[in-house]
Amino acid sequence: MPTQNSRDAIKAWIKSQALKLGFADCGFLSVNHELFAQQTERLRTWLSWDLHGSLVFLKENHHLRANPSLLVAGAKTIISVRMDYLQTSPKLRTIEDNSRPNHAIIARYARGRDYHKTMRQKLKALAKIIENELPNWHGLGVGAENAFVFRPFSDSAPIFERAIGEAVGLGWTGKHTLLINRHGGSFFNLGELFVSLTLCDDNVSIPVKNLCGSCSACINICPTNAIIAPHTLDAGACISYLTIEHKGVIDIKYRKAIGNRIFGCDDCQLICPWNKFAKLASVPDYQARHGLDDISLLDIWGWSEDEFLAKTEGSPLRRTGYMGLMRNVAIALGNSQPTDRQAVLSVLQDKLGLNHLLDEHILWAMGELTR
Ligand code: B12
Ligand code: SF4
Ligand code: SF4
Repeated sequence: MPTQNSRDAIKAWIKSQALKLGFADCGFLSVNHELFAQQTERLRTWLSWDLHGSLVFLKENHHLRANPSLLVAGAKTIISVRMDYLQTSPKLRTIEDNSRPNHAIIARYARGRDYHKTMRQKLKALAKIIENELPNWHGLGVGAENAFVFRPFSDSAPIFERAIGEAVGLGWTGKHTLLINRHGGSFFNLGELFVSLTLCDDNVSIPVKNLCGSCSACINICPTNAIIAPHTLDAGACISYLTIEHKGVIDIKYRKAIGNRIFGCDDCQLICPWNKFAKLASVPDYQARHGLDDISLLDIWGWSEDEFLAKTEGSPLRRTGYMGLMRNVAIALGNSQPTDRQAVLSVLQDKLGLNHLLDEHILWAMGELTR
């Protein structure tokens, strides 16, 4: 309940409720902020450099990106939130994942429940809590008397989530292009709740100092050299793109560098000094399912399509489909260091002939293991 008749008190109250729901932080931005037009221009420039691989959705709906009020009729304010997802603290400034070449490395955000669901469910809960409080805000000049409109998003619409998070003070954009919070590192997801309350003036944002300084650890560690300049990602070369978003054959030039990463990649974050401040998740949703934080490549390779469907229900891993995941595991097996090579060659051979795309990667892996 707000203690003062002011927008600041309402925002502070909303933030306290967001923290209770498990969000690590929250901030507020007008839907009419000038950053949307600026970011749309930057996006167009980046697209003109042809660094987006097959992410064609980034070319669409620029009118919505530039005018987020068109996404939700009546929305006035974007409540931007971040949620920590780590289950264990990784060893500082080290890519421990590389020391287990026979293990499957799945990006840390993706080992449990799909964050899109968690974030949107929690944001909806926040909207309901706000809605219950509206009668107490009548007459405060925020529009609480009008019909309440809201809509939650998390990686689910053409929205500049990182830029919004930065503008509301949740962090700065690191050279790897992800948002970093000085007290919480970068291992978090972003989400937004659009609401019809007027809580901010149009062009107000909270400046956050960029603390990357002269560091370039993320640029140097990236296995595929995908960070081609500070704040500029060649998305088509990023292992996250190659193993999750890319549907076809993975170019041979990336296969060695992919190592044992079968779904996403955390290297540029693992090496970042600011992740010594990364916090563990406060909600159970990100807890690893089916041992996905400690599973061998051969175990996953042994999954049938039915097992894949059963074990990835409600998980981000569904996104690749069975053949996509097996394609990635085949590459990783080609990069593995098995004690019994013959056994691995034999199980690789077992899946030959199932699918044209998979065959190409199995044959590559068999070639690598027999070199
Ligand atoms: C497309 C996408 C990808 C693509 C491209 C990533 C990218 N950096 O563009 C791929 C598939 C590669 C990807 C990978 C990952 N992603 Co992603 N992805 C997105 C998505 C859907 C859109 C991002 C986008 O618009 N990219 C296009 C580029 C052009 O936009 P941009 O980074 O904002 O680029 C701007 C900057 O370059 C800026 N700029 C240019 N010069 C300068 C200079 C300065 C000083 C600054 C500050 C900015 C700046 O202008 C550009 C144009 O706007 C967002 C969700 C969303 N709706 O926002 C999630 C999102 C960014 N991804 C996320 C995550 C977690 C990841 C991974 C860590 C997953 C993983 N572990 O595998 C990796 C990290 C890879 C990396 N280094 O970025 C989180 C990031 C959370 C955070 N802490 O920031 C998001 C926000 C999803 C979410 N809701 O949680 N992702
Ligand atoms: S996620 Fe991996 S491949 Fe992508 S930019 Fe970061 S280190 Fe490079
Ligand atoms: S590794 Fe260094 S340059 Fe990269 S985001 Fe972290 S602090 Fe910035």
